[in-house]
Amino acid sequence: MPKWIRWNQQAQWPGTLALILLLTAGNGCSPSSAPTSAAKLYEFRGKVLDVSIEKRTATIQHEDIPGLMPAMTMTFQAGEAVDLEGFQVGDVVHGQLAVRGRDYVIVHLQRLDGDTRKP
Ligand SMILES: [Cu+2]
Repeated sequence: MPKWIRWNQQAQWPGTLALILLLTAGNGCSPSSAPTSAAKLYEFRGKVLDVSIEKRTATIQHEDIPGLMPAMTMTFQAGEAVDLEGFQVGDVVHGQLAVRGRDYVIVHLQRLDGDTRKP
């Protein structure tokens, strides 16, 4: 490798490092930064395993959520727009999840087997 290229790379390195530090500094992972960032929406499909009207939570065995997490069973908080009384164990559902930091909130939920169960 010619000597001038090596010199050039070495001279650029400190500048590159400073740029990386600058870009990551304003994007911290601290919980305090979470509420100010916008929520991201993800679609999901799953099966209701438990519903708590009191706590406003639903435990859902969900399928793979691309870009967010693999298939698993977990308990979600339900947003104000979701009426949990309309759901029961065993319901197959489609929903929308708002993700803000480490907060997962169901903002939309509907049964996919709506015609097979009488209200
Ligand atoms: Cu999950």
